[in-house]
Amino acid sequence: MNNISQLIKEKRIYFDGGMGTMLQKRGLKPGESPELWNILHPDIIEDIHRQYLDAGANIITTNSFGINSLKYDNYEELIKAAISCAKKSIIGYENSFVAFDIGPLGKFLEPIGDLPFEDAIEEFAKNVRVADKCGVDLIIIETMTDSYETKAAVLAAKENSNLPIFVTNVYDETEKTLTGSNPEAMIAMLEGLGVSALGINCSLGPDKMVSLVEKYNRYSSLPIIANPNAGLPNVVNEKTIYSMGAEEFSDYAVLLAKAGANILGGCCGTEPDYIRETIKKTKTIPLNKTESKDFTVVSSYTHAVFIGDNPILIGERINPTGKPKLKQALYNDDINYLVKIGLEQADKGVHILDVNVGLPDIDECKFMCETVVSLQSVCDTPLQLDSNNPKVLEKSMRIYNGKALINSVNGDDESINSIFPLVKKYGASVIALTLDNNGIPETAEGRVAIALRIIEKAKEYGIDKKDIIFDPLAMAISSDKNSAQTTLKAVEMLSSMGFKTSLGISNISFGLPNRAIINSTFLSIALSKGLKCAIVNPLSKEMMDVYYSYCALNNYDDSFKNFINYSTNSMISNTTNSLINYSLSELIQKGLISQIAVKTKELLNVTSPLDLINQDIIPALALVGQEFENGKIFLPQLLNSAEASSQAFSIIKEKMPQGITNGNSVILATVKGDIHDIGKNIVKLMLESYGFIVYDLGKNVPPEKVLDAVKKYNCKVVALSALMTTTLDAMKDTINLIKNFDNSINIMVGGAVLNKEYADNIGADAYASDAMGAVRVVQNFYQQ
Ligand code: THG
Repeated sequence: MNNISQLIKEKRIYFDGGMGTMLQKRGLKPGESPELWNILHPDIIEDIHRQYLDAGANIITTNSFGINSLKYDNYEELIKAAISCAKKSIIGYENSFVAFDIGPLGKFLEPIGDLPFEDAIEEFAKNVRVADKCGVDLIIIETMTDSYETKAAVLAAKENSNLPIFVTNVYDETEKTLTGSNPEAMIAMLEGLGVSALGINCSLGPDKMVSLVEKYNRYSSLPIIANPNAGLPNVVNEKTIYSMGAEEFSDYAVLLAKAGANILGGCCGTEPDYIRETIKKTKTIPLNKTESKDFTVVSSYTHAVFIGDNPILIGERINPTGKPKLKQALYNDDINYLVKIGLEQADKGVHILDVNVGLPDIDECKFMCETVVSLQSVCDTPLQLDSNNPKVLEKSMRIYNGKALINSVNGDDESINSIFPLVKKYGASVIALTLDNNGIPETAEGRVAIALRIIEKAKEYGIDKKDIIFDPLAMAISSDKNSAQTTLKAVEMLSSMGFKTSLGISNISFGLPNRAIINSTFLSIALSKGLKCAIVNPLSKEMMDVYYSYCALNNYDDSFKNFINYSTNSMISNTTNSLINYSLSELIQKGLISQIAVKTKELLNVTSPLDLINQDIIPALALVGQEFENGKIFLPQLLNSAEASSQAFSIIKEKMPQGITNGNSVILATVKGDIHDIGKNIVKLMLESYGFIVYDLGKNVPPEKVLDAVKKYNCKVVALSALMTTTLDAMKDTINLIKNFDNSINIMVGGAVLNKEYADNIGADAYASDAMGAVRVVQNFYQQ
């Protein structure tokens, strides 16, 4: 049977190479849209596909990377043409498949951009529906730099077809995606969503991809794909050439295969020879045995939390039970209050945050979703979505950026039948309470029996036991003197059977005085029985003292790093109930945008505008910039901080009639042919937050228009961006035009496929690899 899902388990499979590169060879002009050739020159597209098939490729990728309804009204026609070319080309080739190619939309999703998550899903869904009707063998979602957009694309593919889904992401040299995901986080989310294969493509050459493949192989249970570029782009004789030839490329492909990539191919710059050589050198290398990895894992958009080694803490405080102020905040629609409680617990070092917003008479679904989105926009601690209502869980699992922990399912059939399908569809780990319609068994054995039944049911739903964490229910000792003993025994039994367990520790002390000491002692005993997750109040000093000392004593704390950090730092709390009043500088650093206006106005009553800028905003931005450059924070946080400072600026501006810009201006444009303007938009925000006047010409901007703007604004600095190889030449043309007009104008370039050498080669004055770098470059230009 011609089934790709089966074949990837049996033999090494090869993707084709760089379509853009081939099209340029065949005459695609700078700035021209490659997708239009599906209609204008289908013969050439087919011919290129055949060249890769002749080289031995198994999977032919449709020429549809940049097609979406945002860019093309006739997207449907273009997709059909792309698929038709690919389907015609594979006729007569054995073991060959058509992969429908989905690339990024070229826009950031909310909250960092303006595209709503559901709109992104619908955008991808439109493409998938057309492709599914045409009949393809699989979907390849590729060159994804943002985990949220990746999730949107996968959901669209799942909901509109039954096709196997392959996903490849782009990482930089620090092994993070643009929005800060590490491989572990991406793998956790994608495996949860049920893709068939995953891996890496584009920006890095094959040499830089080896360690990424090794990492994928350590954490992933799926076949791994490696589709690297042919090294880095260079300009030779006015043409863009990639630094690696087929010979060198394929030598590295051998290393990729040995590191565990069972599916190999190429991206930008890889012509049929590259694939031919790769196949020749790797086809006899034994297939990496893709084995099921037994990790219990949840993730945020940046990182994964592994459950099973070191015990972990889950912050209990976003929960209105017993908290009048939090209840009031919910009734007042004050999400900020909840976000603050989240940040405060994250600062104390919890690994996961429980989020429960259940109250009578409120729209729980709306609050849950708003809280999840707001929290995720300022905090990268993974979330435990906590609700009794399956609808609330479904909605929030859908919009969650990562693989969530669900609180909870139980042994009752109604619970199982409503929660497990969600766990399966959205990919989550789930806390399973050992109770059923008869209530909570009085004995530990009774609770274990329910646990075993839940495992059996999970199997029926295709959910692996590694994704289930049992909670044998800590109940107040004040109402049942044996309750702690029973629960502890159940923890011990479940642990000895290899299951992971969790407890809501603070329940144990309801109704007693001096609760903190009861709670922390209970935590200590439970941990010694094998407890892996503890839902706790991290503002309780007693609790944290026990946690850190327990980890130190049990060799869970390498060189006592955490214990020493905890003990010598302000992390030790004195209050169990504080709620920090953040300074303006802290609000900017934490990116708490919604609180900026009130704070700025309040401060303007007592501080001069200039002092606010110089003493609060600029130092906060400098700190954030440094942390970004040191890899401590990632793009979403950087953008939040920039947005926060912009808002502070705009309020201060009203008090300063002369304006607060530094008087220096920059023209920004994404070059002709390219609609991927995310990078440019980020740079714009950053430049503005540093006080520059920015003239943003938008995307797909012809060289002449950039020149017109230079003349009009008499501007001495131009910044150009491009994402795709096919638009690099348009960048070069733009630079030539401007430099011919006035050689003293400073031009900075940036974008995923660029590097310093390439920038030098095309006559740019500077290259910036990220938004902070861009600010530094422009500052330098103006200091010359
Ligand atoms: N298992 C699972 N989930 C759970 C629990 C569990 N979620 C809820 C709860 N139990 C764990 N969380 C809490 C949160 C708060 C308190 C106890 C457990 C608590 N609150 C104080 C009160 O009610 O008086 C108020 C504290 C304050 O004001 O700060 O004690 O067992 N899976």
